[in-house]
Amino acid sequence: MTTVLKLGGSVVTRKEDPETVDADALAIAADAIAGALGDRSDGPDRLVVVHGGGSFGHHHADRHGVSATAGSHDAAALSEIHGAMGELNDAVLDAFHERGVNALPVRPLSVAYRADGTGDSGTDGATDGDDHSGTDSETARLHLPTASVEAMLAEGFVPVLHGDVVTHRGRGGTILSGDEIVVSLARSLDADRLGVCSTVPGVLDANGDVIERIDSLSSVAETLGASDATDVTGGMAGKVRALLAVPTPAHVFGLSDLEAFLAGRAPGTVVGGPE
Ligand code: IP8
Repeated sequence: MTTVLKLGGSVVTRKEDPETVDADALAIAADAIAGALGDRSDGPDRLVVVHGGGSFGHHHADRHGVSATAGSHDAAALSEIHGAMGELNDAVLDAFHERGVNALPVRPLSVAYRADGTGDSGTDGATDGDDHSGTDSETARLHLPTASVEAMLAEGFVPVLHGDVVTHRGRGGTILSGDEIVVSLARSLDADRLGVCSTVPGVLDANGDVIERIDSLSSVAETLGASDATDVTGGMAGKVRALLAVPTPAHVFGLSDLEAFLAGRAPGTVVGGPE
């Protein structure tokens, strides 16, 4: 069974404090993952983890005016955003390694790119596990080859990707969110389960209650506001939009429910999937 799990940037960092890991939250997440992999009768046998940017990526992206659609050709600025994400990725990997999780980094900037419209058929990697589906970045297509991720999984490793800057043809570099990555991976790896671990226990309605199931963005559009802190990739509405685009049902839940999700249960909100 293949499980794709996103750890929200707001979960593993203190989102209001630039470049600060939330060590306690990261420890809870790493414990849950180590526990699930140690007990494979319940847990996933193939796990891919993707983490968001939190106070590492979004802080720098905002400062340089780079978003999912607003690009930059300033390589120093893009490298700064990518470098900050590398630091966060190192911290996540350290927490995993300390608990015996066999995790390896996969850095999207080195392998992925985006291209707008239909002028680019993207045939250069089409036979190599690319996901050529549209993403929520206007009409841009994400090309994210997964051959190395597949090879890692086959060797028993846990690939750990992250939101990043990616080359965007015609725009320089733009931000690729972890949500776009999990959507792409769920499709190209034909994942059985997709989990999004957030700071809230699910997608919340106007009364603050967890919405059990979301089948369309229009049904919840008014309820979903923007993120409180700087989030260049769109907060919960962007998350739900991206998750609705994948056939695998997605589970949005809080950190305290990560263990339950990894054990095969369905905490929080289910987004999309079969009727
Ligand atoms: O937090 C964004 O990833 P997200 C990554 O999953 C950067 O939206 C570099 C801001």
